[in-house]
Amino acid sequence: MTEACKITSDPAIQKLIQLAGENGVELSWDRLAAQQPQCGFGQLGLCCRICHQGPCRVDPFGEGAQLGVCGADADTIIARNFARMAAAGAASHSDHGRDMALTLLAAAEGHAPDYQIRDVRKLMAVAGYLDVPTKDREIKDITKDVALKALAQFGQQTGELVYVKRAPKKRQELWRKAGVMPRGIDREVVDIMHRTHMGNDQWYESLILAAVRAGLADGWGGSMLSTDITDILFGSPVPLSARANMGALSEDMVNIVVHGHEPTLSEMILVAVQDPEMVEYAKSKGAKGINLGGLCCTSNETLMRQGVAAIGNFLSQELAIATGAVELMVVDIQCIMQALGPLTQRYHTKLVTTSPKAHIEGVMHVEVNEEHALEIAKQVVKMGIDNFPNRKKTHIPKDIDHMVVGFSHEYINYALGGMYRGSFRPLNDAVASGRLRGAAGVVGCNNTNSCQDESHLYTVRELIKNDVLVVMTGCGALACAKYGLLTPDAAKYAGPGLREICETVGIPPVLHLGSCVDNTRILTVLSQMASEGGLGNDISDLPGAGFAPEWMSEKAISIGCYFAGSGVYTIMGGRSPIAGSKHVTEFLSTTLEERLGGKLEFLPDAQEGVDRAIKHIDKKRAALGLPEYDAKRFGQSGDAVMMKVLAKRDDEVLNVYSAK
Ligand code: BF8
Ligand code: SF4
Repeated sequence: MTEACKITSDPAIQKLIQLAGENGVELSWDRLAAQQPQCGFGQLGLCCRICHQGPCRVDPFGEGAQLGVCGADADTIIARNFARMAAAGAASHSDHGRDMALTLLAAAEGHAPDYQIRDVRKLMAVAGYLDVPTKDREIKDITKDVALKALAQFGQQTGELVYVKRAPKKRQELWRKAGVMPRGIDREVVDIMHRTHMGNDQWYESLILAAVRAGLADGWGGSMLSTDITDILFGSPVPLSARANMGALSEDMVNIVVHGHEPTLSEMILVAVQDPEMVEYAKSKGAKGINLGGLCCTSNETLMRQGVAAIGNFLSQELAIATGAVELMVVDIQCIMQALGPLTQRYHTKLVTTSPKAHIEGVMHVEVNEEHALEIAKQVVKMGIDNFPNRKKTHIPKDIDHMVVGFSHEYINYALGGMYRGSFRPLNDAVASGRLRGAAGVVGCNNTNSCQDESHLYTVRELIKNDVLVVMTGCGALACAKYGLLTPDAAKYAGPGLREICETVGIPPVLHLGSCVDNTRILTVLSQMASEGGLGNDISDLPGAGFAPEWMSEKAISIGCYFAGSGVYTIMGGRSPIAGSKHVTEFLSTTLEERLGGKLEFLPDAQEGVDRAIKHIDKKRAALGLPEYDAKRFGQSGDAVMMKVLAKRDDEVLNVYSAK
């Protein structure tokens, strides 16, 4: 076993890795070690398994074969692999969106009695985007039409996705000109599966453009619909405070952990655990009550709307079980390690799969069904309670932090501009004046190949120190939550201008915008900033950048494609999956920037990523004719001196977890 401190920054996970090692429990890091050496061809993206004449490998050093059996070269093989990752990512996000639309339809038609329309204002806004008439109509009829129109976006064959009109006009024109305007969501995914079949598209340029188009179908289609419909059903997030990390598990209550991405069942579980009958039942089994916690993006969903504690991100999932304190883990879709099955056999934890799309052999399956959602949720919760008497010795690390989450784009608008004059004008003005140097999105996963949370923390701390406002989603947001960066108090780590804004508005310098599908909230913020005026008229004019420092999933590639395709300089950390092709690497960077104003780069060094992003932000500021950023111009008001002293003290503490 590798030393814990080299594989995670999280002190709770360090302790639990140690404990697991003592108990001979195998974790993802052990399995990574067993995989060494990993295939060099695969690492560079140079392995093709598209047809059964292969696998074919192309030698990057020019000594072995330079072509696959069919004649495919390195560029084609790499671009095909990349496009297939983007397609799988777009499919996963979007299929999640489709399921949300189906739940909305079931609710409208009376087949999902436990679900209500919690945000009518959002329903009306979405009806507006989808051209659904609202005047003198009943909510249920509007809801049904919204659901049907949303579902039609998946199967649309020709034309343009409806939501592309939410992008700046100039951007839409660029998409049309570059041939990346998304048509139907499913169509773009199928298009890639077809064009990457043996003997089809064999030009890296058109393959990469298809990947960008599928990404855009995800970002401005499937994921954006998912965010909107989830808000309609469960409420648009507004800021609330919550707890983060393993310390939020309870020593004396039944611990139930929800994990995955879809909030459909977990929202019902939340209702079930608050049911007085359930609480009484838990007490009858010797527990003080029921404690709900979340992992990964199901956590982000329940966290930002209901304040359910986030006990960890992707690489924390196995260790939650190793605490011995989890009675029940309920998983839905995506990012669920198969290892959880055998792992729960070694502890008292019961594992339950709930999605028809995510079974694990040997694991109990209780399928979610909208018709009886709450009843099923209660059944599941009861299983957890019944398991409480089986609990043995627990090892819950005391590590816990606090956060303020739930900054929907609607709330940002309101916080900055007020309920009746909500606008992005104050944000644009702050950038224009130089109080804010720019803004950045930092999103994405943990990856066993890199130290858990380290690159997220480094990137975010450096950005806010440089007066760059950071918005976050997914496991990245949960990473920063564990180290207190999602609190207004974290303003002490920010540069003077950003700190001043945080103090005035009462927001953290790092804003939690939700789960991975909610990256679309970032697209909406960017689009509104571009339309507000004063910072150009397209997303690519804005002084900003995007990061996925510890990405691992195919969804992250789709996200990278839609951010770059939307005009954002996007930096992905870790190893490059396109490193084996100079042409593909250059195309995603230089050529894409020429055509679409955004670019995608893979940079293993977090420091280099931040340096390049800041240079890019300054270049954009200069192009807009804005004053050169000067850290000394702002932040002299109020308690600036005291904040400096505090920041220095806390810097010393936080440096323990920092990459550099
Ligand atoms: O969708 S950040 S590890 S949990 S893929 Fe998965 Fe990555 Fe986490 Fe959320 Ni997003
Ligand atoms: Fe080999 Fe070509 Fe088949 Fe790929 S598609 S496995 S390169 S023969």
